[in-house]
Amino acid sequence: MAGLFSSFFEWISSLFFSKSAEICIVGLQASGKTSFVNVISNGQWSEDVVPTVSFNLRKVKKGSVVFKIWDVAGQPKFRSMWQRYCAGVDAVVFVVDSHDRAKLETAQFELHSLLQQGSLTGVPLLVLGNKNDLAGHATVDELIQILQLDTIRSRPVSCYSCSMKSRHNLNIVMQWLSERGH
Ligand SMILES: Nc1nc2c(ncn2[C@@H]2O[C@H](COP(=O)(O)OP(=O)(O)O)[C@@H](O)[C@H]2O)c(=O)[nH]1
Ligand SMILES: [Mg+2]
Repeated sequence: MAGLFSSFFEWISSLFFSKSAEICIVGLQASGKTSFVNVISNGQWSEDVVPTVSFNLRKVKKGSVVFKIWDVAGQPKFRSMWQRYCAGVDAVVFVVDSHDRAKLETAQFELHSLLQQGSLTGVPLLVLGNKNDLAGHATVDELIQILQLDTIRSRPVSCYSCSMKSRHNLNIVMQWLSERGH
């Protein structure tokens, strides 16, 4: 009964006291960026996701937070645009396909090139090692090492292993993002 009351209270509060957070999602193509936005906005995961051209802008309300989400394309020709969408946001989410180990070095290079941009100074970073439903995926410890996350200074950095397909760890990811709301 207490649980029911507190859920009702949270729902009522969310109607009156909503926060907002602007998030930019980047990462190499096919890492699962659009799948992430789809799963958190309508719960739908699909094997056939149309490759993103340029960017998509989505608004998603989760609990008491309204997220404005930039889902930016990851093909090489679009990577130079990442910094423009990431400037001034409340968090950058960098998605990697943790099962595709051959691409992790390129991901490391692109992540650090992005973070060097002065317009991103201090912006919190969340790294998602996606596709952990697939055997042989890189663990969080491996991602920290290969992506050189321990060398990143002057911003909060978190890294989670997750799966858009099985939704593993998405609650904790959404909790982290909700804390960026203001
Ligand atoms: N096995 C598995 N496949 C995934 C997962 N997330 C995304 N995919 C697949 O990876 C492919 C690329 O996903 P997409 O969201 O378009 O990647 P994007 O280019 O980064 O936006 C699609 O075929 C998805 O179904 C996951 O958690 N597990
Ligand atoms: Mg996409």
